[in-house]
Amino acid sequence: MAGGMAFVELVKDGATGLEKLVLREAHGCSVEVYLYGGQVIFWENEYREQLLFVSRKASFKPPKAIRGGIQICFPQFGNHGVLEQHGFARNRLWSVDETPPPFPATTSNCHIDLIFKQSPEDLKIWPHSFEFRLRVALSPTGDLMLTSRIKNTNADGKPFKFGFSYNTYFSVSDISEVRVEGLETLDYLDNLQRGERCTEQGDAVVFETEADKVYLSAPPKIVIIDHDKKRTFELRKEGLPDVVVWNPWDRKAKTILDFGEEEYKCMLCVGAAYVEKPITLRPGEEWQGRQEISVVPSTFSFLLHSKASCGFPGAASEF
Ligand code: TA6
Repeated sequence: MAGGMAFVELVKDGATGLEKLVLREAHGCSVEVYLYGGQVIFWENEYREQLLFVSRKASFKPPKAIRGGIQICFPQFGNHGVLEQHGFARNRLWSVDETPPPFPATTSNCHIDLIFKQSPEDLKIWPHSFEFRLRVALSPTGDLMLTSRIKNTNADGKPFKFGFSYNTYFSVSDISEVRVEGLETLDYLDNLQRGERCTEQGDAVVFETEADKVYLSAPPKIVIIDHDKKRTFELRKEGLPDVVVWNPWDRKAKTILDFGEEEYKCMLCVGAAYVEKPITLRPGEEWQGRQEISVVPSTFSFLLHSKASCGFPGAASEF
């Protein structure tokens, strides 16, 4: 379950009553992962700053997915067919994987392993057997790595197709001052235009209104620059071609029950995903998809990205 200097414990959260794994890295960075949804809810740096957004109005009562952190969307992203929006992995109970198959050497020996398998109820809505293994790891510098391994364990020889996303709710100081770089000139599916295929015109993605897009065949690394906090999130991905970008803005925010009306100002949902073409797995085959996020001081990334900065006193919504 854990290695090296890591400190890991399974506890019941006092506020929500849900079981969670708390992982603390030697330098003070920490992550909290709820067994409900296999969902990272807290990711804190060594200064005890919460880097992920969790809504003040989030529900921690099944079957509602928790509004914030990193949601695992499987076996589908979006809302089509019989399955519920974003699939069912995010509102099911996962368990600790006591016997994870060997893992390729990683930079981190500070990790936890979870496993999720279909229930008889799930088989009624999605008639496939699978093993979903999730490793959540913290590097010595506090980088957060999520690696998903999904295996088709159908005994009837049937393949299955699925979509996937790490819907990651970043905490930002002021959305109107945030830039996402690495998606410029890419095609995207605009969920506000019935999934119409468009092309990104800007030299960076900025936010002035509701955004609900899936960028296609995105590069392995993108950055989210939070000018005010002089903080840049670097998102690196493997095995996941697409990137989801979502901010409900003011009007949509008012329609979301588990989301505060003003909270759109201090969050941005971005995630490595597999949306455009579903993944097909034959029995015995396994797919792996990995998202790694780290925080670099904007000054460093500015040198990388040579853009002008401006500040704005903002409020991060801390749970
Ligand atoms: O990831 C973007 C998106 O698909 C948006 O369309 C929006 O609905 C968001 O997910 C939140 O979905 P949820 O089911 O969590 O309310």
